[in-house]
Amino acid sequence: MSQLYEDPYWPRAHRWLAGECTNTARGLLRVLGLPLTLGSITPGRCDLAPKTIRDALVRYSTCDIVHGHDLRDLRAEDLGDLPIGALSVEDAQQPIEQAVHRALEGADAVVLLGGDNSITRPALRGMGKNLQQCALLTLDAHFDLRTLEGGLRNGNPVRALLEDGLPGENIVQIGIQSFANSSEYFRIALHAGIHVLPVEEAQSQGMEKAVNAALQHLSQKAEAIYVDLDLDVMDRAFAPATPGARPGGLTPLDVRRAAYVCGAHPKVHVMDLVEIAPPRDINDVTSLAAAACLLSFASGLLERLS
Ligand SMILES: [Mn+2]
Repeated sequence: MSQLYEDPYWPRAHRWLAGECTNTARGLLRVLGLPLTLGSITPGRCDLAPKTIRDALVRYSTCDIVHGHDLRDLRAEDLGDLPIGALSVEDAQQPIEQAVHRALEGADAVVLLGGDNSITRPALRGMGKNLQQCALLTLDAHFDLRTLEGGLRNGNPVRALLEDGLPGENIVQIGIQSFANSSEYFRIALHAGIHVLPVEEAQSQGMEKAVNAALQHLSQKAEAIYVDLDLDVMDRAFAPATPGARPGGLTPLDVRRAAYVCGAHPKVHVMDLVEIAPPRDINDVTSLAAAACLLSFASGLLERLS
């Protein structure tokens, strides 16, 4: 990146993630990179995404105008990346689970920078609770309920969690798209008791309302909620770096609002940002959207702590 214009009155968000905060800063948000890429059905370089998301923070400030928060009032700690880029999904299960568990110790919440969507199963297990006491909210165009016959992939983390014992009634999936999923997997979702909100309904309700209702429902069933934000829930025009995005998805503003609501909810322990393959991106639009979700989640966390 070319020389940045430095303005002491315009603090950049990457400095906040590096630890710069006010004297009265409260709480703790930890960020951990999980550059897993070998689970992808469409091969890509999702291992590069933690870096591009962090780099995108340079182009944001810490000021949330809508909610009146400055992120420098929240302490942040960047744990760097777990060295799992060359591991198979199977070999990465235990390291991810343990790393997420450690990251949560003493933190109010953790944001994970994927990596492909196969990080979601071990990361949710890393919350360290009995799965009966866990809930999952996915913001994703896909069910991620594909068969486990070929092993763990980015297309089957939700199926794997169901098999592990996560109750279907503890799962809400927002942003599911027609013609991007099969009838067979739709039946599995319904049979398991998963609440499915297609993108059309999410948009007509409004994302704040839809996500609030989902978290309200899940918080009655579980102690700890995991949010899986697959950026392919956005319209392909906004998420060219995600192999799975299709025209007709959510906007960057929709997902940013969703991330804020999730950050504000007391039972949300972890949010992941997955499926970005940076070499496919155009003008950094997907990484910038993901970075804004991290910042909005952090702003929501400030609301939670106030
Ligand atoms: Mn997905």
